[in-house]
Amino acid sequence: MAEVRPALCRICGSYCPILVTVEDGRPVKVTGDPGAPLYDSYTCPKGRALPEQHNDPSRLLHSMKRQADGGYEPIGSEQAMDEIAAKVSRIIAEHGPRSVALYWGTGMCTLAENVSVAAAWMEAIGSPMIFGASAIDKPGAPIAQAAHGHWLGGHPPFEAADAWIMIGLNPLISCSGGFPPNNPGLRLKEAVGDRGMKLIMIDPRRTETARRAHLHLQIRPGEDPSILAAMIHVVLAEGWEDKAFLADNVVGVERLRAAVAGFTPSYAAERAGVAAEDIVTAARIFAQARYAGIGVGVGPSFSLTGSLTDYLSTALTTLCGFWSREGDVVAKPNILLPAYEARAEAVSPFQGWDYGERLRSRDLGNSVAGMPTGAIADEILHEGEGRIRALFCMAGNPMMAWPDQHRAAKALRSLDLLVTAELEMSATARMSDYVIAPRLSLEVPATSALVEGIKHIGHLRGIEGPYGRYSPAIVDPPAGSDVIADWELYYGLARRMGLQLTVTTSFGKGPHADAPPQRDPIDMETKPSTDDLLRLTHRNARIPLERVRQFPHGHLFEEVDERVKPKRAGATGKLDVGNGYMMGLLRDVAGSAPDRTSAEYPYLMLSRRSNRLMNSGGRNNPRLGGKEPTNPAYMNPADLAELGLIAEDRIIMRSRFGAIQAVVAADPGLRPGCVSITQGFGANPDEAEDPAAIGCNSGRLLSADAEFDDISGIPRIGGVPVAIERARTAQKMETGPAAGDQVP
Ligand SMILES: Nc1nc2c(c(=O)[nH]1)N[C@H]1C(S)=C(S)[C@@H](COP(=O)(O)OP(=O)(O)OC[C@H]3O[C@@H](n4cnc5c(=O)[nH]c(N)nc54)[C@H](O)[C@@H]3O)O[C@H]1N2
Ligand SMILES: Nc1nc2c(c(=O)[nH]1)N[C@H]1C(S)=C(S)[C@@H](COP(=O)(O)OP(=O)(O)OC[C@H]3O[C@@H](n4cnc5c(=O)[nH]c(N)nc54)[C@H](O)[C@@H]3O)O[C@H]1N2
Ligand code: SF4
Ligand SMILES: [Mo]
Repeated sequence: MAEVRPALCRICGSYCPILVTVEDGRPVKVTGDPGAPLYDSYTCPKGRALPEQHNDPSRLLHSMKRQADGGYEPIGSEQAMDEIAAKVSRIIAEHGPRSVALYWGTGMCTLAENVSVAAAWMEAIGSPMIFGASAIDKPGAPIAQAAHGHWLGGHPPFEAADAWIMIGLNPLISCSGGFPPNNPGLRLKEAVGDRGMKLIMIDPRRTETARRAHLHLQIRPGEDPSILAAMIHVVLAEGWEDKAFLADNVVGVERLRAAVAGFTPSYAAERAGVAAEDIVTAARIFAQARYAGIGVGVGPSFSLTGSLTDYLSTALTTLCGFWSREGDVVAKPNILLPAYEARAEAVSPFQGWDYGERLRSRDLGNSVAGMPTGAIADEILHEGEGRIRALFCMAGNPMMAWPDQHRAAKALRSLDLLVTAELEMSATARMSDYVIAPRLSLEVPATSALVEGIKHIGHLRGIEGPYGRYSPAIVDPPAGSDVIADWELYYGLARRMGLQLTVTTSFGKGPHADAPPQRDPIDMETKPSTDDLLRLTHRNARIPLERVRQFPHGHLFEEVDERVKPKRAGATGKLDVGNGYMMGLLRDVAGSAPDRTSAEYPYLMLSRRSNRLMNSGGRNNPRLGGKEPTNPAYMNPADLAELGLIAEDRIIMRSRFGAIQAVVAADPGLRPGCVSITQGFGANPDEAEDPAAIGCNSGRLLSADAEFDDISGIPRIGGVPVAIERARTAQKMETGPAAGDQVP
């Protein structure tokens, strides 16, 4: 019998409300939920393919153990935990807790508590080696915020904006970052079409989002800081800054003015390859708006200007005073997170880096962006005391995601123990000692707290409105399966190792630094259910979880009608728009050549997101990867013509660090000289290749340590100089690491 149940899609961080048709206990169909607030029934192809993800014949229904011959056999989850607990205990006893590391990836969107419990286990064993995908994503966002300070009033509502800048961000496909995540297409249509909001796009590609832009600066990759510095130059030269706001709340304006002095519109235009008038127009539209916002995506981050681009964007926002003021509505109050007091007050810059654990192989350490995931492979390979010997990989796919796939493979192969929780025999699972089969999102409960928390990081928006949502598990795992929620592995290990786990239950107050986080123990005697765990992690919620649970489609808790409170008497916090480190980075820009290509490597490789996949996830889903098995290398038709190529031709794309075979496709919207390709495709280095059938791995063209951000360690992922030549049919090719790229 079919029944329709409301749920939350958690393939990505948008958390769209959905209706799932359940037949004989199995999900069979997903549609948007018209009964839910804020999302207007939005879903994307990935969400609509949740039934296929859950019912996929290649889904792991049992955990797997690698055998002596390299093959895999099913193993009971309890037995696997017994064996893993024994092995990891031995590794800790012999080599110390630092030899155990955790890596979590984007699949954590399924249930944020999975990471909380895994991190609690890491804390209990005494290892600081927690690495996340966020440190190879937009690590510059929290770093810039630490350098600039935090405005306790928060962002004004998106509805109030009459201009918006998006920098290397394509929310119509990614639903990500500095734009409302709830139905971005409709939000943009309302804003641009109905309200006349002026959209300014900064992207080398005329993306789906850029097609709606009032002004598109189709820049040379990596030149975002030049554009922003020139916009700041114009704003200060014209006197468009909000002088009253600056006088009360901001320091560093004169340092900033001096630093941008050389960045005239014509200088920046020359560097970025755009028209100087367009930079002036962008500055005018932004500064003269009643309220305007900026969203920064992965584009600049991958071009290694993430921190500076985020910082200058924030400085521009602050110069124009585009923050909520006393008496304004709090656009994003906490509901499932603990209450916080929005005040028209600055938190001064805080220490964002140079603290905590340091790596042994490079001068990198912990920071507000987390441990430097870009360097984790080195930390596994680098011999000596403290070397990572056991890696727990949760909801991530290092073989598809870590820069320099050859080095990643070498690192994973050299581990004593690799445990991966993964729903299919992914590229990383195929290298693991144990593969733990997880419950999928429709089989575990969750809340919308994650989407609430994002707002506290710089320009990231999160959800607006007093919205709260709980979704129960709506189906049981398939009959006869042995799958566990991801957190249960760490709970199970802790029990076996006699460890008490403690989780933070006041997460999500933002960088307020008022009170230390509240922490509570998990019951280690009687195993909690995931719902018990949610009760614990939400115990300080602004609206009690029990009340949120009464609304199966989610709810806007209009009683939470908060206004921004006045600045406290004696408050001394100031935002800093002239941070010395950031001004130094800007000086480096002025001293660098804008064009990174050469006769040998005349093109720049960029990354783009596929509408059907979540990074590498979904490639086996017949409705998703099944319809889009490959990742073409998109080029401008003029470049293709010059190379004598037509769509679907095979090419060899070569960087200083490696080579891959790809098929080409035309994208007339791409800036000439660029090649744009989706990540997460291809095979492992020792497996068969076929670019037309399984795509290719762009990570092979990256180096983890040739160029990297000196705080977060993120390496260059975009704007990578490459050479392109036609491949002869079935050409044999050397794709090993380049000679110069030896691991230390
Ligand atoms: N060359 C190149 N490299 C990149 C990027 C790029 O654009 N180009 N992008 C970077 C970015 S922005 C990121 S965020 C990282 C992503 O890095 P990762 O997060 O490591 O990679 P994903 O491919 O997103 O892997 C997520 C995995 O989680 C699995 N999964 C999904 N749900 C669950 C679940 O509930 N439980 C468990 N156990 N597993 C689950 C999926 O099957 C998938 O294999 O890659 C980075 N690396
Ligand atoms: N459908 C779908 N959605 C996803 C994902 C997915 O794989 N598929 N992945 C999720 C993840 S992990 C993330 S991090 C987000 C990412 O979401 P976004 O940040 O929106 O990332 P992209 O869609 O790759 O858009 C980045 C843009 O930056 C441009 N760009 C490249 N280099 C530069 C540069 O130097 N400067 C500027 N200004 N632009 C540049 C590229 O052309 C591209 O259009 O998406 C998330 N959502
Ligand atoms: S945007 Fe797509 S994948 Fe992300 S939550 Fe919504 S339906 Fe799911
Ligand atoms: Mo990401």
